[in-house]
Amino acid sequence: MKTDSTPGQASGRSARSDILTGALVGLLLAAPLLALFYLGFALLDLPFVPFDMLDWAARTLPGDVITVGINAMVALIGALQLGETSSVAKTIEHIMAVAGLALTAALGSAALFAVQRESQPGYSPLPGALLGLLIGLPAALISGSVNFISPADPLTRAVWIIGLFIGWGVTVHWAWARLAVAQAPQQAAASDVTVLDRRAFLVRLGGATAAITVVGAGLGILLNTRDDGGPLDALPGSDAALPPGLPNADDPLQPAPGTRPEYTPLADHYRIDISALPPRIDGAVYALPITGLVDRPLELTLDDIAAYEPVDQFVTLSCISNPIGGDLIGTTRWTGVPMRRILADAGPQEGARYLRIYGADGFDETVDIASITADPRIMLTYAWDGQPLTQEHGFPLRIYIPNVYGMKQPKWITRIDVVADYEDGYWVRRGWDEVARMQATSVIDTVAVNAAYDDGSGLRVPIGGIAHAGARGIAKVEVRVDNGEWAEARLRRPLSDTTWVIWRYDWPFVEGTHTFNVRCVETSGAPQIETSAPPRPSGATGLHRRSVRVSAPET
Ligand SMILES: Nc1nc2c(c(=O)[nH]1)N[C@H]1C(S)=C(S)[C@@H](COP(=O)(O)O)O[C@H]1N2
Ligand SMILES: [Mo]
Repeated sequence: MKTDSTPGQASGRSARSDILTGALVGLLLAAPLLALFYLGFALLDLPFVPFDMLDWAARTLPGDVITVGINAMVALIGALQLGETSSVAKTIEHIMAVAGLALTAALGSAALFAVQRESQPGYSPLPGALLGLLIGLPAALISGSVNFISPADPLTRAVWIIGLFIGWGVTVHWAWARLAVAQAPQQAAASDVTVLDRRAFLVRLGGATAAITVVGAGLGILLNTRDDGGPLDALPGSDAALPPGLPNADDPLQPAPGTRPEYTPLADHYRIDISALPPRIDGAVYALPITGLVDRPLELTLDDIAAYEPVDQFVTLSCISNPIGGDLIGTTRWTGVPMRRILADAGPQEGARYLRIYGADGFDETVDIASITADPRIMLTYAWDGQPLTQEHGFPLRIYIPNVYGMKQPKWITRIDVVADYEDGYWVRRGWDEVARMQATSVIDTVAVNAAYDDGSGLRVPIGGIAHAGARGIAKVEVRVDNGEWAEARLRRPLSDTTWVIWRYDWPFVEGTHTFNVRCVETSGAPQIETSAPPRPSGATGLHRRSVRVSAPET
């Protein structure tokens, strides 16, 4: 027997139960909707709408809201030791995007069920189509404004997105009508049957959606025709393997066991993008326009770029969001062409003072021409680790600017405009430091108790890590154990003037729980800032410390 009948209403069920059913139906039907979006994405390069929604939110929300989110995520990933921060963060982002669409579908469908309560059961395509349009139209507009990846033309994309949402909405309304009939007063007498019928319907609906979802997503995965960042042969460096001997191979100082690799394996290099998916650029048809205040506007193909004499530089790149001791930092070999070489060919005019650099994903930054002219290290980069840039790391071109955080250095460059006036770049507009000069930082990677050895005077435990101060160089690293004196660590010669330095200190072992601190001094004599500051807005500062319980190693 039902107890929640409200006489005088078409439906005998409570509003709450109707709305919950609506949410459930919307959710069930969101699964095949997502699968179809994925299928279109995998087969036809159509937009995967949930990612576009997330990208849009990321670009639209105020910078400090985003920062709170990013910080929370970075902290959580660190605390739960979920893995390499930037790739785990991307996965979390993707999950959030899909969950966001599912939630939207649940809310939309619940609203439809609520509105329909007052109407007679009966199917018409109109209410569902309206619901679909209500969600689909903004979704299509948003996707059109942030999705720079899909090569499909705007009309096809809009029709696809709005069409799928309308299909979803019409199905939601059909399910409502079907459920409402099962619920109609004339059948109320046989209420047990009715309830069963509703349930049976929902179960069947669930089964059908699951089937479509599995088939859709399965097909998408099987037939995925998307070519994820095929490397390009036109560029030099494509066959140059990792340098057989790194430039400091002869340095006698061996890193303490457990220190991060001095040369970051490419697959482990962190990655930070403003988009859920990295843009894909076809190198075969790519050409970089350099326009604006120049005597000879250029349109450089990758062959043109490859014709310039290549330059190699070992570089440590860090994200300004990297917390002290974090993994959003990496070192590899960059290959490219000094920007001033290329700029000279374009011939900047009187009054030209800045380059506005635009990325394929809507990212942009400004670089001043004075520093480009003064510093040959600023280069248009096309290879990392001897290979053409991967899609993730900015294929086909990114810029390198020493001494500043990654936020100042666009990837996937598609346009350079030579201008007279300064303009804030993407992250600067969102409240981050305009200069974004890398902070001097030092990190303890390891307290290698298991590598303890006896040097004749007693046991010593190798402690080690990195120190980095952009392009300013590290003169000294010091370690303090508990409240003892600061003791000087030994430094390994760095790969270059712009990479981190590996340090090592062999600590006279004392059993117990200890706190290890590290600090560094720049070549200029400037000490690292010891006061803790969060990454926003100017990069994290403060001492890295580790507390470790050490007991005598097994012998
Ligand atoms: N076009 C574009 N360039 C970009 C970004 C981006 O999102 N889009 N992110 C910047 C940031 S914040 C950093 S830290 C570096 C990261 O480079 P990586 O992902 O290759 O490590 O790229 C920078 N350049
Ligand atoms: Mo970054």
